Amino acid sequence: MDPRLFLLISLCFLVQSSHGKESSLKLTTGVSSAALDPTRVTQISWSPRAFLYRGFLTDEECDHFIDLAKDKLEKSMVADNDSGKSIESEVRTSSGMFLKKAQDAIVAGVEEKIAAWTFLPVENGEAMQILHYEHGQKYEPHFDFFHDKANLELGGHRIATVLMYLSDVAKGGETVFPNSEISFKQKKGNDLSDCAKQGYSVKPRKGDALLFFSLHPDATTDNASLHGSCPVIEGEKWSATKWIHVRSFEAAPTRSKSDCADEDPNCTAWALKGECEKNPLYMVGSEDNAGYCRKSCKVCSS
Ligand code: PD2
Ligand code: ZN
Repeated sequence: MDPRLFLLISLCFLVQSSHGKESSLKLTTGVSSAALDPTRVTQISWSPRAFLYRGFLTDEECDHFIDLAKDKLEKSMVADNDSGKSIESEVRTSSGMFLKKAQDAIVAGVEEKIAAWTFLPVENGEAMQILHYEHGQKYEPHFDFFHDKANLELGGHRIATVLMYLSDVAKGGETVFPNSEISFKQKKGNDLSDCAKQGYSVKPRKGDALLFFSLHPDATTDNASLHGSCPVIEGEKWSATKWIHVRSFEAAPTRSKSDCADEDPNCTAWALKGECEKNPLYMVGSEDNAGYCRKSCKVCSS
C-alpha cells in the first residue's frame, strides 16, 4: 500500500491538549488505539538518519513482550553474506525468538504504533524479534540491509529498523553507531562503556525506541547505519527489533494454474472491456505465474 495512503487511513485525527503545547496523534484503526506523541521524539542525526522516542512503549507492553519470549529463547543467528542462510556466529551472542505478527492485541497495537511513527505500512514489517543479552553478550557492528540476493526477494531491502528497549541496563548494552557523523559531539562520560565510546551511543532505557534508516532516500545503502549492541557489563538487556522493508513483507498467496478463480471482484467487468487481451500478463498470467482473472478470461485448463 502507498505509505501516504496508509498515513491518511491510520492517522485519523490530531489531538491538541488544552494548553496547546503538546500534541498527540491518536490512532483509531486496528485492534487497540495508541497515542503518538511527537514531542517525545528527538532527531539524533542525519547521518545515519536516526530518531529516539522516549517512552514509546508502556511498562506493560515491555513486560508483556518479555513474558511472551522468556521460555522460547534460542541462540541468535545472523544471515550469511553469500547464501543468506541463518548461521550461528560469534558476532552475535545473544538469544532471541520471533513473535508472530499481530499475535495478540498488544503486539498488533505496537505494530500499528510503529507504522504510524515511521509512516511505513504494517505489511512491510517483519515479525518482531525479542532479544535477551546476558553479561558479556553483544551484537557486533553490522548493517541491517542485506548483502545477498536471496534475502531481497521478499520485500526488497530493509529500509529501517525500530529498536525498542524492554529493560534498563545497569552498565553496557548501549546501541553504538561507529560511523555516526556526530560521534565526536557526544560527551563520553563514565556512564558509557568503552565499546559505546567508539561511536555515537544510545543508552537502553525501558520503553524507549530508536528508529534508524539503513537506506538513503534514493534507496542506496547507507554506510553510516553501521550499528551494534555493546556487551552487557552489569545487569541484563531485553530489546525488541522491528525490521521494515521497502515493500510488503507478506508473501503473496500462491496462485495455481489449476485453480479456476477470479481474484479481484472487478475481473468480469475488466474482461468485458477487453483487458484479457490488452493486459494479458496481469489478467491471464504467463508460463511461470497464474494471472488474477483466469476465470473471466476463460483460460482455465478444464
Ligand atoms: O538489541 C540491540 O540493541 C540491537 C543492536 C543492533 C539489535 C540489532 N542490531 C538488530 O536486531 O539488528
Ligand atoms: Zn542490527
